[in-house]
Amino acid sequence: MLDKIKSLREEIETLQASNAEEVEQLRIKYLSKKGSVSLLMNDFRNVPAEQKREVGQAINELKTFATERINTLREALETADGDSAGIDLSRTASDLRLGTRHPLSIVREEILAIFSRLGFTVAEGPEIEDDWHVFSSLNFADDHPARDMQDTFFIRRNPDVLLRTHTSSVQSRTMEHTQPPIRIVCPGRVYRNEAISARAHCFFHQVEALYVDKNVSFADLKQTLLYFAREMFDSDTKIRLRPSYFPFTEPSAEMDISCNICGGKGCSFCKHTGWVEILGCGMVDPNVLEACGIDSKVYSGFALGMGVERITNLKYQIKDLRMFSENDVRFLEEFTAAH
Ligand code: 2NM
Repeated sequence: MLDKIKSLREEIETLQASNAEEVEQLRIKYLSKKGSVSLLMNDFRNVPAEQKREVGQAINELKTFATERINTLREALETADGDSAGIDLSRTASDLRLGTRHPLSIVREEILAIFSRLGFTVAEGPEIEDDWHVFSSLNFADDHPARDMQDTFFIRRNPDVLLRTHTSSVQSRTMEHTQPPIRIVCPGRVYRNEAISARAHCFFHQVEALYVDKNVSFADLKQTLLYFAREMFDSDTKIRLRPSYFPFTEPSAEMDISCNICGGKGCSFCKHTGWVEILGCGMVDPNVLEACGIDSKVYSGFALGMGVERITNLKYQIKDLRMFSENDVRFLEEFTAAH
């Protein structure tokens, strides 16, 4: 009797089925009322009394084993079918983790959106440039310090292959192949040979704008600046212009806005002046227009440039510039994908 149970167990162990119908046949063969496991019960009557305990236990174990084996076969087939049985549809879905936008991207897009409402379109150009587009066409003197190895990265020590130090090179390229009216914004990464610290990096991001047409005046520039400041920061932001110098503009100015952190009352961010500098600007020097093939007697233009990091610092009060390029997720996750 025990031998019979043992051989049945070995038989059941090797059972295979390739569809639900075969599983059902196996269930009938072994576990139905007339199945071979059940039939063992009939023989059980003839087992001598002193063996009944051992044999009874063995039959019960066989029954459990056969039931489990057949259930396992059924479940294996159901999973392979892609059937939803066996999958808990009420389970909470696993977390879908959405990425976040980099703060510099959020702010760049916001700047571009403001200028696009004024009719400016985006223009882009190469980061590896030549001397003409970065310096000479933009009225930089031959001995201008920006051309120095200390300030500019040159590639293969070739003075005519360099990393752009401003996106103005995109504007000189545009002026060379397009006659006015020109109304463009140029976002992009620029490079300067500086020691890395909390306040300086060897690259940063700029957005520059250029408008060239007949009768473009300083008043047009000023109104554009005021609109930009009030769209980018609070709608009651004040601006002020201070005279400055850039090779490519004459006259040139730097623009301050009323400090959006203390509201102009004075705080450590604005060094208690109530004002913070946010961009440089000016009327495009006629030499630049002429160098790029635009008649400076017919056309005039304004240009402005800003650092995206600086605007981002103002909006989000980020203390260390290095945060922008370390890609620490704890920092990046603070910026939701709202934009
Ligand atoms: C600035 C400040 C002032 C500027 C000038 C030009 C160009 F190409 F039209 F001459 N683009 N950008 C400019 C003028 C940039 O950044 C602080």
